[in-house]
Amino acid sequence: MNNTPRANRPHIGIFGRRNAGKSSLLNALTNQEVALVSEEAGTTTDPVYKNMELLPLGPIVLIDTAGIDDTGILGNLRMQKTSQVLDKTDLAILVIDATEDISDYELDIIGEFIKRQIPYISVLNKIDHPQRKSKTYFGNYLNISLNEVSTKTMEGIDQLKRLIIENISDSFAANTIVGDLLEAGDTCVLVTPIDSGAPRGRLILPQVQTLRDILDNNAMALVTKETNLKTSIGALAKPPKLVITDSQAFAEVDKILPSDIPLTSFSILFARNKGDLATIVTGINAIKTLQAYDKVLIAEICTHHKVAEDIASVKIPNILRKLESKIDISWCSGTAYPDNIEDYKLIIHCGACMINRKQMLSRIKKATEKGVPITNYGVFLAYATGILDRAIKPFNLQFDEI
Ligand SMILES: Nc1nc2c(ncn2[C@@H]2O[C@H](COP(=O)(O)OP(=O)(O)OP(=O)(O)O)[C@@H](O)[C@H]2O)c(=O)[nH]1
Ligand SMILES: [Mg+2]
Repeated sequence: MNNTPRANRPHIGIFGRRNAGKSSLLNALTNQEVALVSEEAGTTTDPVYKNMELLPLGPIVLIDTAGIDDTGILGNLRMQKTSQVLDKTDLAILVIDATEDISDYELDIIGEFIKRQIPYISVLNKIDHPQRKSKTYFGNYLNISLNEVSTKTMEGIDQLKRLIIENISDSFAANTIVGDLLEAGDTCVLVTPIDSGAPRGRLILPQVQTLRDILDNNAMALVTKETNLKTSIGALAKPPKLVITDSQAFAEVDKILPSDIPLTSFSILFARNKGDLATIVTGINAIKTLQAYDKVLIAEICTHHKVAEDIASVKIPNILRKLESKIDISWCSGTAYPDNIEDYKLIIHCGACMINRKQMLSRIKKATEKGVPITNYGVFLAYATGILDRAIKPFNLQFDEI
């Protein structure tokens, strides 16, 4: 597995009016003819995704969007598609056409970036054009700083790349898996059962990513099966700072490990990395108030995922029905929620491995804004098996036991 999955790459969205040069900018940044460019306004109708390496930052994904001209069309399809891209955008690039008159579109989309807390870079494109307007003409009206580029002559493109790197690294560097819990020289133990479900000849991605994060933070990793855990701990000169186990082995590890050694699971770790752990832990409290005919939504991003389907269609419903046999369970898949999400008493979300953190945060926000508690599979199963309390302690979180 040498390619960084898209979900782990910073998402950089390119926005702007029709014909501003968004697709040309994507091509200029990637040095490839990826997106279709034409003088006809409205060329790009669906978002175009392009993975690239932006050195020294590393792998990113660029997203070219359909241009929007009118400001009052928030409900229409183009805007919906753009809104879906905004949901996952870690850094936005706003492309302004230097040959056009200023419009309210730019003010509207900047307002949207601010509302969604998306950092953005504004680009004034087509500066090679004889009919270009001045930087101050746009800058004064929009009250923002503008970076002049020409995708035709490539002027300003290298500076723009540097600016992207500077702006993305701040927000993305904070997104550590385990590094904030470790100091240089600490030991972190990873417990990885090798059962029939484990892939042949390799570790799974969350384990590899955690190992890399431990090394990035100058800490040490000890990887063991649960059967060797006791011996491994005994061989260490001092107790590990943290033990992370596969959820399947949690109960066993919990018994072996003295209670003063912090223990968590990969699924809790990634629930935190992929979203807002405090909110989804709080969400689990809704379980205790569920009554007959209450609606619960099981939200799954993947449309075809066998293992997750078992969890979503069998395991979780069985647990819910044991708690309240007349619970009204529905499922949704993909990235759209049902229209009536305010009718649900709880959303149980998948681990979000196929979407990026920003998009999961957008989904959590959409639920909480409607007053709907939201949790995820990992937290739900940890709660159901009685391990949640210990698994969230390393993050100084608690949930209300009733
Ligand atoms: N002179 C000049 N023309 C440019 C520049 N960048 C783009 N163009 C031209 O502007 C037109 C629109 O470019 P696109 O990249 O297709 O614009 P877009 O924003 O993707 O447009 P839509 O997909 O229709 O929203 C094309 O004719 C490009 O050749 C530039 O830097 N200078
Ligand atoms: Mg385009």
